[in-house]
Amino acid sequence: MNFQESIFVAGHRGLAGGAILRELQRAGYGNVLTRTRGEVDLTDRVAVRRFFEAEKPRIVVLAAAKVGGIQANNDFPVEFLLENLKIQNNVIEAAADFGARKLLFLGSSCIYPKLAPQPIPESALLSGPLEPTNDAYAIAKIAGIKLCQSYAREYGRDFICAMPTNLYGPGDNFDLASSHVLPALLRKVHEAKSSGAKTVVVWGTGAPRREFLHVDDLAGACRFLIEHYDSPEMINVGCGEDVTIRELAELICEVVGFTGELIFDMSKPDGTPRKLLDTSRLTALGWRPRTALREGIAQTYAWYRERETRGT
Ligand code: GFB
Repeated sequence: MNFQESIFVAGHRGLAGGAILRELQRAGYGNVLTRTRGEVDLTDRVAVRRFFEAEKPRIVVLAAAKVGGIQANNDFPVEFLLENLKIQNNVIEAAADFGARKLLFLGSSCIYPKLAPQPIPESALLSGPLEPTNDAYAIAKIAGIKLCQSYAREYGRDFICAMPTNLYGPGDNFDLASSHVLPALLRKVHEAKSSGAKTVVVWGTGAPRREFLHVDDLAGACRFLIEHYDSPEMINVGCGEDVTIRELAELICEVVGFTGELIFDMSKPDGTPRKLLDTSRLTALGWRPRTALREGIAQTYAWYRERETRGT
């Protein structure tokens, strides 16, 4: 690996992109490029092409996306579809046109059918209907995968795609209307403990199963793939274990030290019943995650409290 090659991390202020930036810097990459939205709006094709023409990054990590939890996805399908299509079309096309030698596109486990076999192999893509609460986002991500694979097939480009499972960790979004379940429950349980409340509301039945990967593990996997993977076959990134939402909520209560009651609000959607990725393609290459769920939640909680103290 040439550590002086330029790498553009698109989306470095997000959960995944921020962790990938830290990972690359820790590993000694000396020429990592980033741009804020104010500097280069990735939904703006002209701005993106101007940036690529000037900088000609050799490697591109496409971690920029409009993301959100089940409610945000359900309420704003137009924004999730349009914004993601624009970002990925602009960045992938510019990477191809201005000489990037490699591109890593980050998808999502929600690209797979609602009732896919568990654990979900990469081959389950497009084998059945999607989960309706996030089908717009999933369609955008599937289009991104197909664009990368098409560049590989038609033009021989080394554009690879990784499919992460549900992510969490420092830098996550804790806004209750738009966040994913883990940061939402961490915040709700913390606030209940702080205010002396006796109950915490959990959306849905508590029965759906989800797999949670610490974002630093995702970042490690991304670096591993940039350095060792060049197949157009997409590759799942997960930790290999899932829990029910009830179990997750109970674990969060333990970590936070909240002894009150969980109330399940059945008026909220459950979404996909189960989403556990088959990661055998990645583990066969020798990569393993490091962070156990309890430890990762405790570390994320410490980060959240520190941020709260700082008032940022
Ligand atoms: O993490 P989450 O919002 O998204 O919700 P998905 C996972 C499960 O947790 C659902 C339940 O069954 C929710 O009903 N849940 C319980 C909660 N309490 C809460 C809460 O307070 N907040 C939230 N947000 N959920 C997303 C997709 O699906 O996963 C995205 O919408 C993306 O497109 C992402 O793929 C990884 O796992 O259901």
